[in-house]
Amino acid sequence: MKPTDAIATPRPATPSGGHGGFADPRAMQDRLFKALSASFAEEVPLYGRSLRVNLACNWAVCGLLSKAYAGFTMTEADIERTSGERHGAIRIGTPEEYSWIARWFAAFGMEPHNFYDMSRVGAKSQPVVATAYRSRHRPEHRVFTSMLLTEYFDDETRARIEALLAQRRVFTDKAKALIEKGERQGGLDWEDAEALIAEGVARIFKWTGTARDHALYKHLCAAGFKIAADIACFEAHHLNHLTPNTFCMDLYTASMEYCLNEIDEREFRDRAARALRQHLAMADRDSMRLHFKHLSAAAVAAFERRDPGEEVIKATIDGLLETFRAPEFALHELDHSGFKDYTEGPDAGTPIFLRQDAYKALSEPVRFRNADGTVTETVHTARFGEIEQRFYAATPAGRALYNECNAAAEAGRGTAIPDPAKDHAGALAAYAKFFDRFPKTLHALLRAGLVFGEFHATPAGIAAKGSLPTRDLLELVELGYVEVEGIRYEDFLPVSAAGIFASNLDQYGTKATAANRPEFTRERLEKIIGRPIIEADEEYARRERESIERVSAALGTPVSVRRG
Ligand code: OOG
Ligand code: NI
Repeated sequence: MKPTDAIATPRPATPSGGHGGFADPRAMQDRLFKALSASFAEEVPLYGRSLRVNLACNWAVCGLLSKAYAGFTMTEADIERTSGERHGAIRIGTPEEYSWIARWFAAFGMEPHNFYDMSRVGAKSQPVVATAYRSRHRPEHRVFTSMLLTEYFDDETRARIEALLAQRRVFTDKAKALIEKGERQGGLDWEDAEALIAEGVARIFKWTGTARDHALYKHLCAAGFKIAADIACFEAHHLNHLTPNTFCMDLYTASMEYCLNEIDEREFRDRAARALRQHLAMADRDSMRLHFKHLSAAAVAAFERRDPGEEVIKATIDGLLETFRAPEFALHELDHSGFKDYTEGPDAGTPIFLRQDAYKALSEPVRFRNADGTVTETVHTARFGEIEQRFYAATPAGRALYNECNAAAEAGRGTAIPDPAKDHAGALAAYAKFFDRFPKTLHALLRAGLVFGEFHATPAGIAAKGSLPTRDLLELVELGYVEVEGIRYEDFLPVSAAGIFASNLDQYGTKATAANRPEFTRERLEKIIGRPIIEADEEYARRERESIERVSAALGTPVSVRRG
């Protein structure tokens, strides 16, 4: 096992061909996120180290899976690619800034997906609305982009926030000119693309450690609006976090807590063993395809399944502990605020949507310049270190069931669910019970209409055209006439996002102080963005529907999933 150099400075982009001699927006994205990650790692050493922890965990998981599936291997390039997947989060102050941000992302081929009204998620509400920018296809890079709702506040506070925001210029003339040029030409050459990326990394998303109006900052924090302080008082849309993808959430969280000295070796061994056993139990062929997109269905089908046994699990954990002995894994020596108390999202046995966790926000030095010319040196806590693992995209029925289960589970914290700091295994088991109503395999989830899949007719199916024994798609899958792949969820969850906001702000929810708070609609945000927001669930549904139409055409008869 050799961790690759994830925090090395990015290489210059190879000017890969794009449309009409312009830089390919996809390659621009890769370049941008690599550069953002490198600069974030420089600013926040804990982030760079957490990438190493994740890489070590991902290698360990792949090593174990290669024992469970004879023939399965991951090359360094494969790991590098999957580890390059990231989402960021930024928070914008004004509609004008928001509209520039939308145009900036458009230059990278990133489109707005879903409308998240974070001011209406119950007790964890925050005064922001958001959308997430990503590509429709191959959406490895996403940015959850919120906008502050100043109308959430009483008149006086609102006027102070808006006056302060009106003074800042996050987008330089150069950045605006590049965006406009790209829009005019329908793309940018590599020189301009590099310049636009540099504007993002060195300015628009940069953490400067400088802020303005400490009095307003204190007022907002004291009133419980730390998020508004984080947005209004700073000079740029500093990246709040950059979230890589992990193959095994529970292994990663145990590893981070171990490297932060929050749990001892015995507890780490316990938790890691449980995480790996669970991972093996979940790792059927559908899940292999979900996590390892570069594998074809035929390749996965050809692997021979074996039970690696407890010895291999133990050896995997020994190997990780050995790796963690290197000085770079002494995370406890760095500034940190500990790890979040529990993972957001479904339990590890319910493969839908996404699971997220994080180390908590760091206290970072900030220098405030006040209107009267004075300077205040203080600290601000906002930037933190999230991690995520993605699963199947749920249908509206799946989402409704998830929301029900999740609300019950949230309510059970502290009562039916023990404190994970005292009884980790008990807490995970009790949490999982709340998601019992979900089947646990792709096949059963599809049968129940809870997740989306994409179907393809196989050569055997096409050969059997005219003499098919059934029209039920899942039976046809069993017979080898059709192949199915679960669609991966590429978006965010409002309740998890609220939990993430809450934990990194150390503030669980806020209430509006405005006398009359108008509702901030999706249409208003679309006006600011200047285009419709894509409804991701409709896209997943369309992919499923079109795949079924293609299978029906190929097999010469209408097929569908029988609900049962
Ligand atoms: C965004 C929180 C949402 C997620 O992963 O759900 C988010 C923020 O903290 O600004 O990033
Ligand atoms: Ni996030």
